[in-house]
Amino acid sequence: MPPSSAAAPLTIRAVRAVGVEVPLRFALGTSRGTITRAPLLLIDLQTEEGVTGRAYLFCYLREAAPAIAAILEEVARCVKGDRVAPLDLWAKLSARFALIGVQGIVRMALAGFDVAAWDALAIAAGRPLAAMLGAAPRRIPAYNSCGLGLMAPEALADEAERLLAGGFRAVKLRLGYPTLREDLAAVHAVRKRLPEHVALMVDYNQALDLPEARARGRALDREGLYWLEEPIRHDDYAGCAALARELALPVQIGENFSESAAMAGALAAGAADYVMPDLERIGGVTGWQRAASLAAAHRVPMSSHLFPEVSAHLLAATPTCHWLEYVDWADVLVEQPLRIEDGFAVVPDRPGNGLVWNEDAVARYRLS
Ligand code: SMN
Ligand code: MG
Repeated sequence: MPPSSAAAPLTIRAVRAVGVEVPLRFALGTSRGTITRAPLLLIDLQTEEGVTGRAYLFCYLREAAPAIAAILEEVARCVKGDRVAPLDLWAKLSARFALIGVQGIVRMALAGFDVAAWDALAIAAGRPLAAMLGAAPRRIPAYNSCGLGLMAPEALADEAERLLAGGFRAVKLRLGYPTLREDLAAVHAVRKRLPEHVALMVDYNQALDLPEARARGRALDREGLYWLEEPIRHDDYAGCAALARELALPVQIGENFSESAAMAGALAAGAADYVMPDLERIGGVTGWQRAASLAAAHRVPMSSHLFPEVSAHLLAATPTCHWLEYVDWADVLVEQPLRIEDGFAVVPDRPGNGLVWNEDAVARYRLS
């Protein structure tokens, strides 16, 4: 579609959601359970003008996919015939869902819809999403977040080596073994096998209480790690702030921020050295933009959580852009997977966010 159509409004016709489940090349063993397959919900926002905007959500549980799809049906009923104007739509839908609450899977559905709406706008304008947000498409430093789940130290070290393919200069290790000794054994095994210039992040997925996080944090302080992610409950901002003050190792939180208001609270409390909002919890592109402004005002480095295809565009337009979390989960489902070059994610310069489904793959992985 030529750029001259940029000013032409788009009108919402329908929203389609298809659940799929893709196997992970690298299982993800977190302290909160192991993920071997990713249930995803593929969203198409169809407009009267023939432009389709796309997004996907990670449902965590297979059973959540039909539930989120049902919320999206209500979203579609509510906005059918409306102009594709994501900020206005977010306001309208927030009001529509105020009684149940814009949280949990409702918030995920709204975020997915918002991402698809921005995609439609960018496609209609003939511009990459990053450019729509005011940034030139560019390369974003990426860490490989596939695998490195809780397992035996030697197996971890082998996997860490494999994860460097693509030129990655950083990888993330999951921690939260029953004892500090086991955490340290995992760190040592991986560290020993990685070249010195490769950064190592660690993620507890909220496994510890505050006293235990203090004890393990102090020990990890000596290990040359890059960040300590979600050591305790994600919403214990006072506890996170204490750790951020006491430890040399930077504290990273954010994948559980629910809309930018939660991030504002965390930043006001000094709960993090770094933040990493998640596209489907922060509120899609619209919510991300608000979060990016907060991070800029607080001068806090901001990374992404999952959804690397869309997050790459968003990080290009994030003033305190830090690291893109790379996972390859959606690669089998899309026509053109996100490219990694020399450890950097390449923001594609085609119109929109770049997501186009490979229909054969969708049929193969479709949930019944
Ligand atoms: C994570 C948790 C759950 C699913 C995927 C990834 C993890 C991360 O906390 O930060 O990558
Ligand atoms: Mg995490």
